[in-house]
Amino acid sequence: MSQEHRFKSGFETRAIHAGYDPDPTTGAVIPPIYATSTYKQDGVGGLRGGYEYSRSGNPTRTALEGALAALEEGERAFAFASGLAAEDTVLRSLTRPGDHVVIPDDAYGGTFRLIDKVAGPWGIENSPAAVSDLDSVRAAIRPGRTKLVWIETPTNPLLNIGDIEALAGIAHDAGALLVVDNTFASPYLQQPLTLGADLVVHSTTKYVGGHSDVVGGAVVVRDLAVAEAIGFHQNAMGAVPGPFDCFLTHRGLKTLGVRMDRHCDNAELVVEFLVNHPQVAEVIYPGLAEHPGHAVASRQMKRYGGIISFRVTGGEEHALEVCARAEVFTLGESLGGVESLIEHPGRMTHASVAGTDLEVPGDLIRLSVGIETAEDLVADLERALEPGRE
Ligand code: P1T
Repeated sequence: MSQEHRFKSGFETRAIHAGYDPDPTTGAVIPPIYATSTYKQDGVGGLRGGYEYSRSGNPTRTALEGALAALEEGERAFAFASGLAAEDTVLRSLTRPGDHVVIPDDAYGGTFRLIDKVAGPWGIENSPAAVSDLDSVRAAIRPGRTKLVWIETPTNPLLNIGDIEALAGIAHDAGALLVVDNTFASPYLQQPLTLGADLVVHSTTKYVGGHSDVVGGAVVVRDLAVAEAIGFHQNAMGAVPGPFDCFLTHRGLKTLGVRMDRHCDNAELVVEFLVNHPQVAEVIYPGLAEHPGHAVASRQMKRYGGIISFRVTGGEEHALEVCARAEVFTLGESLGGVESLIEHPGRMTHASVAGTDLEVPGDLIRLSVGIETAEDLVADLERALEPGRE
């Protein structure tokens, strides 16, 4: 099957085959880990397959990038050493001192820290806006200065939903590009580039890698001029992943579809349990009909994902106790792996936004629902919420 044909196949076929053909010399079905920093040249400038030096390109990375481009239906994909390295490269490629960026008012804490505390002092201003409120995004734009409208959908950790198609229109009318952090949905549930977004960023540490064994990031673009800018900066800045990291991420990516369906199945069962629990004040999940973004999520997502946030009735102390008591749900940062994780965003992943407009509620708990047996997950939460009822 040609690569061109593979790009037109179904999602799972692309996840498994796009980006790599069995090695012509050995027939190796899986891309080898090319543990090499440099490549022999056939005479000065005589590069084999374009490979010169592994910061600029490495075949294990090329295979991963090809698969990511095919799954997001983008023109090109670029792999990075972390999600934040990918984001930094986007910022430095597409903004200059004096420019302005609109960001979610409930972004991942590390994204806010990067844009506000790192890019800010270099002259990039930002305005937080609610991604679910088109008027608020429109109002945050500074005509002529806003270069990027940056969203997450669903957002981390409050699971707000932005209407990608409408936000792309708003960004483009202002002469800006729309960047979508697609980490929570993954390309299996949502392909922002097909809805008008210009760039997709990922923390591939999460669902794409899927096994909590590697940190990585990616940028996928649909326009060749943007691809040229990102590609130049990827090489010039050098925040690239090594070949072993690329191998692990690519290995995880192949099973993204089956994993995501199980994450969603389990999350739906956990949501059903939580909404009926007397010690749960609010369950936030875009699959719930009462979620304010439900209609938009139903339009642009295949399913609603594996992340659930909820608020407990007993305030912050109660939330901390539940986090500490869970056992099958491991207390830890990150998300998107096969194992279930529980965390307290206010004190953990979003501690860097404490005291800002982006601060998250103290009684909030975030779950990354894994692919274990669903009944065990529900029983664990039952114990953690009401320890006397074991
Ligand atoms: O951790 P890193 O691979 O650098 O990715 C940063 C990042 C970017 N975007 C989103 C939506 C994210 O959730 C993250 C990382 N988030 C966590 C570690 C977390 O537990 O929320």
